[in-house]
Amino acid sequence: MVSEIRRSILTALSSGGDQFLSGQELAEKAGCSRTAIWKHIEDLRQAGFVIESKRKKGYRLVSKGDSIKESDLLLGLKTETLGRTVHYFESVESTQKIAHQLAQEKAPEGTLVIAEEQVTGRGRMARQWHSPKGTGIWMSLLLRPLLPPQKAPQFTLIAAVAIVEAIKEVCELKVDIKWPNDLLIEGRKVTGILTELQADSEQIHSLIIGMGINVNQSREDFPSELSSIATSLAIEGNRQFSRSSLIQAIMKNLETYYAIYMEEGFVPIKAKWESYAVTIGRTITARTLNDEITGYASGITEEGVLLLVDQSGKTHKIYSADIE
Ligand code: BT5
Repeated sequence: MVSEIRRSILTALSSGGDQFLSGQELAEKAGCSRTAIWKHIEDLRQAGFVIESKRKKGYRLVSKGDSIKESDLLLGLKTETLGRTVHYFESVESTQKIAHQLAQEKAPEGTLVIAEEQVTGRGRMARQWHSPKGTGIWMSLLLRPLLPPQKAPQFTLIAAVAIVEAIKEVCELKVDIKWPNDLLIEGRKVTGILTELQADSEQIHSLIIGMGINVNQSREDFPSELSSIATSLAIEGNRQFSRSSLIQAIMKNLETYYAIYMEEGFVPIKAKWESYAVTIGRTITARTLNDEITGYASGITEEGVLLLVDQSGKTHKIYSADIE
């Protein structure tokens, strides 16, 4: 856990804007000695914060950098539960794997596992998820909703809405949802969501929402097999974005929609989801594990299941598929 003192120092420096704050002022705000301030400032610099210091004037925060360490995520996080416990790693096989372990070790709801890099990041059905160092958001969020396991797929749709709106707020970019788990900009994939669970037949024990968001990659950063199908927020927005601001916005939106969902059910989320979805109202082909159905996508059900009407007028319920 980041020390309370360092968090207080950061809060004071952030709210100070361009103004320098003296060591004495910081010490009073953080509740420590003036000499301790110097040491904490050094630690914050090590953690990626750019803090300018001037003799007789004090300290001022120049840049938060693009750090996604625990301290950066917690500073400015406006949630009660989600993202309040952070497990940060430089490099992991997959944040999903760690979140599953933590879930079994009774980690609390809202625990967030995040890494700079995943060496074996995964998608659905054992596909790979390209997760290069330092440029994207590769994170897994642990929830413990008291619900039957059949409800789990709805969380992919809840997360999609939360992420679309966060990207709109932070990056001012318009993102489309492709059922069930892709977010696209101009037809290229910018985000993938992977919802997994630990459950018995009656009840979810833990739900792990994996989110992979391409943030600051340039076109050259994508391997050739992805170059025509993938994109990043930086490519689309022509500038770099702060990963921590995005993560904070996603956590806040997810917390809001999660609460709405638990109180009012899926209906209010469904309406939002449909307003961002490009899959609905089109003729598409759904490729399931053992079938391929072409039809008109008429909507999703209250459970988040896709409805496809084929040429004969028969409606098919699609629970999981790849869409073209
Ligand atoms: C997904 O699967 O889209 C879910 C991706 C979830 C990734 C997150 S990152 C944090 C957490 N930890 C993990 O290990 N995973 C989660 P799916 O719909 O199966 O799509 C996979 C396909 O997307 C691949 O077969 C590629 O074609 C493509 N792909 C792989 N990496 C990509 C990337 N970085 N950007 C865009 N497309 C990518």
